Amino acid sequence: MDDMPAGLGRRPDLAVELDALGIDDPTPGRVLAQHPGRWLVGVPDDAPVLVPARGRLTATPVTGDWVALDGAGAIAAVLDRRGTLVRRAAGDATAAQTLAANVDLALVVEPLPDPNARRAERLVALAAAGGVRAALVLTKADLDPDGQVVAARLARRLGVLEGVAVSTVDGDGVGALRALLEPGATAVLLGPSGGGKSTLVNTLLGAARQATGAVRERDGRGRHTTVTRELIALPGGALLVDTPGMRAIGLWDGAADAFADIDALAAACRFADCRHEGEPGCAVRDAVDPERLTAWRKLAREQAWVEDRRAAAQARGRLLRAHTRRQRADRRRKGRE
Ligand SMILES: Nc1nc2c(ncn2[C@@H]2O[C@H](COP(=O)(O)OP(=O)(O)O)[C@@H](O)[C@H]2O)c(=O)[nH]1
Ligand SMILES: [Mg+2]
Ligand SMILES: [Zn+2]
Repeated sequence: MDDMPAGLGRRPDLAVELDALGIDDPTPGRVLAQHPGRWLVGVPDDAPVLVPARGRLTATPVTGDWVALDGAGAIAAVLDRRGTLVRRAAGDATAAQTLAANVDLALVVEPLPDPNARRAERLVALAAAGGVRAALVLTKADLDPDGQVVAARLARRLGVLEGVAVSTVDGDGVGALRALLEPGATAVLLGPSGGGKSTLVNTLLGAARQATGAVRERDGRGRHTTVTRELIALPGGALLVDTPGMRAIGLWDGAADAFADIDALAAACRFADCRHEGEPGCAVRDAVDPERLTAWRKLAREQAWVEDRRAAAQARGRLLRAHTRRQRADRRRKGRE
């Protein structure tokens, strides 16, 4: 058996692991996405299959898991996880959610011109806790002429080796980002909603696969547009998982748990990042109590609002400091004349 099934990522000792399971004629597979009670599993040399799980598994399969399918085509085993991204609900150490398994690289995304260093710090810590290497990706580099310098400085502060500034508008830094995505490696995008993660996926794919959030003109606020985690195969041979916004991790955690039913249903929407606002093939809009859906939207908006206020305050501070610097320089120049 091939140790690296085409398009599914690296797993050097897959054949040995499968043999050790004691399952009759197992087929290896990789969980591409989670649906309610079903998993979309990529298998070698065939189209992905939507399958149930059977028996007592060591873990509930999540995106990125390597699994063994039995003769009937059900998940019969979940292989050891190497590198996981797990988030904990704020104030509740027992409630943890595994976002993705067998992750090689966490791409911690923050948008320029005002990357939130503290939020990035928490995401780097989350990656480290799961044994996952992190790299910093500052998006929207076209909005900050010093983007590369800011990225290098922040990467140093975070203790990560790589810091790149990327613009999908003019293509700057996209090559540097691609270079981080080794063939067979699995990477996960982590960062705030509106940070440009889905746009990055589309750029790396060269196709509009992920719906991206147009920022509303009036208030410039980002919107939650990515609601599922799916393993996406990139042309270079790496795999990438897009995630919905993780703003204050604890805050969003609480929301995610409270609306787990919507999350689960959303996995069956036609578009990976359906907003359930009338998109075709939506599995949520008709299945969920409209009031509950409204509550979900309201909470997402509230979180966006909190985050935006913080970002706006930071931007004002920067403008003010720049203005003061300019005034000082002006005075010095005039003094010399
Ligand atoms: N100026 C600029 N805007 C970008 C860039 N990348 C994404 N955006 C915009 O940022 C908004 C949010 O993007 P999206 O990919 O949906 O963010 P996500 O929530 O992190 O997936 C969209 O309006 C994008 O057009 C970029 O490189 N430069
Ligand atoms: Mg998105
Ligand atoms: Zn939907």
